[in-house]
Amino acid sequence: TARTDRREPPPNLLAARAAYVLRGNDTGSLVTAAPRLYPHMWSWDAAFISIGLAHLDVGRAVAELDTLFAAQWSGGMLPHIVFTEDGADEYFPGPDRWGTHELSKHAPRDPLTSGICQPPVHAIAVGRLLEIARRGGAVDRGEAEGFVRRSWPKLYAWHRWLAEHRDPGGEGLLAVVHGWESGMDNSPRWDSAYAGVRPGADLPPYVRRDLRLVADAGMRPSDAEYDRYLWLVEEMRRVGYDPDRVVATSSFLVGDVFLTAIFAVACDVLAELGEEFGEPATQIAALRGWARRSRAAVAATVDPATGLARDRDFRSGAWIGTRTIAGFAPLLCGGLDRAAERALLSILDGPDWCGNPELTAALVPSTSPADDAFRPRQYWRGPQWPVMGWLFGWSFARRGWAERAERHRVEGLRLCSDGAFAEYYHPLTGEPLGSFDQSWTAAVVLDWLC
Ligand code: 9WN
Repeated sequence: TARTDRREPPPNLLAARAAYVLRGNDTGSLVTAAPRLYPHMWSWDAAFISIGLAHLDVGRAVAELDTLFAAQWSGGMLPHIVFTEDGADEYFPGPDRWGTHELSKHAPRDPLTSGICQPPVHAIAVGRLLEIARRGGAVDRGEAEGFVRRSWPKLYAWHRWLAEHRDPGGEGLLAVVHGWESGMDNSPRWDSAYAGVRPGADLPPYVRRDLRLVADAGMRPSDAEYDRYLWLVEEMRRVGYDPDRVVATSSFLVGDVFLTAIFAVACDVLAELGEEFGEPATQIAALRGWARRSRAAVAATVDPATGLARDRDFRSGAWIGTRTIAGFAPLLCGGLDRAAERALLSILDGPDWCGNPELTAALVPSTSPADDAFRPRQYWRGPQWPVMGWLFGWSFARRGWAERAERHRVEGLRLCSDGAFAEYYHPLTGEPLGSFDQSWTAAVVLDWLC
């Protein structure tokens, strides 16, 4: 079968290649998300990258997150992109188009950043980094522990910002104001909400740069999608990136169940670190409260008809039931009753998802092959993303499901055994797609192997 076709290099060779990719993408103070397509630091990429770096050099891993935290906005938001000077003309939209340094009183002037955020996986990364460092000697341990002490208040401020500014319904389902914030830009999850975004005639003209850098433009979002992406940026510019005005005025406002599940579990991880390191009890209690509220909000999105979790369009009030990876959000954070959780696990193992015999590797595809929206080569509309496999595997291990976690590790390595470290893979053929030498792919492979 397809699953046994692939010849696998010895693990130490794959690990060496992964290390080489991370070193190659390292500018000194940050590792770019990918060599050509993404010549800057991305927020959630940096978190996963720091986990990979921790296996090579704990000091360098810590420096990566320090670079990200140095770009934190004064209100607490961690921006989705930290721009490098070298890449400024290479990626669109760059710092000029965002203009955050001129328009927002919260944005830093140096470094320059975008004006939105990405899923809060950072506390998870810090926890993992600490675990890895503690396997080493006293120097690594000391370095990581010092880092936890100095980054904890920044992580707390970041979580507080999300809880205070991104919970428009007041029930813990956190909202995104742009598909880019979800990290799953063109997922069919967002199609109906984007249909309500009408780019104005005064949308300033622009030239895309991404299309030159992938083998097939059909893997990337369409021009019509990009017009909407840029229109949302325009709307945010007009309110000076003020977080509450953005939520009040954005024509895109969707409760993101996947981001919310990440937030819930990351709040718990941060609370645990806070307990160990003697952080203020009131802040730890706040984190526990946000975790509880968001966990319950995730559970409340489950569609009784399909058993899958759903996003919610706050503008139209509609639930979004497309069968995407986000449907499994409750597995990341827990909170379902036993029967509902069992049902969700059996959907995961079933023929519409990981149990589909056509898959090269049994990892969750971004969209179900059984859904009409499934496009196996197109970005978040079908391909498998190794980094998402890592996130599920990590969650399974945390939830005590060691066998499932191990299965995910093996399947993730099967997908990545070609050594391309692709951004995403064709789920039915295993073809590497998007950017190659993608840093977070190399990072999770290292964590799987070391
Ligand atoms: C927009 C860097 C990022 C990832 C996202 C992924 C993609 C950017 C783009 O690349 O998004 O933020 O230009 O397509 O969707 O998850 O963080 O790897």
